[in-house]
Amino acid sequence: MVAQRTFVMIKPDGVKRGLIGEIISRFEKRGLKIVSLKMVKMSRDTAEKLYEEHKGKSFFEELVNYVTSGPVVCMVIEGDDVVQVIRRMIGNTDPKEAPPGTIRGDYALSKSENVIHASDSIEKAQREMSLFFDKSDL
Ligand code: 3AN
Repeated sequence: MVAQRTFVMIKPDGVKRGLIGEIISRFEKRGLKIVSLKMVKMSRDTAEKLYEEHKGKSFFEELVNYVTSGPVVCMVIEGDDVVQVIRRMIGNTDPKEAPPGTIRGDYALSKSENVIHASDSIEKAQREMSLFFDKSDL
């Protein structure tokens, strides 16, 4: 299996609640490699690009306001089948449906403030990474 890379972001509620260490630790203990990492306060423009597939939906404005409300921690993570492995580790979009043991299942209840984002395909990972990282960071 060829090592993949994916984009992961700890959202403002995860940062405010002091979950950065806990979340990174889960990825490291799983055997995944943190390739690059940075804390940023996202601009509106970047937030709209990150969530462009949701433009026009009822929750879009709320979502953009929320992800720009405080710092986020962005990471590029590498490992075998990492896109799928991390999507399983973070759990369902609605944390009430996320099984215990997943990040959302253990730390969230709200669909809009659900602690973490991770790309859901290799193509999206490439695009999302490029919003936050230069080639030289990777
Ligand atoms: P995921 O983050 O699991 O990939 P997406 O891509 O469907 O889920 O949604 C992106 C983000 O939009 C979610 N993390 C969540 O914060 C927000 N979101 C999605 N659906 C809703 C909804 N029905 N109400 C409020 N926020 C939502």
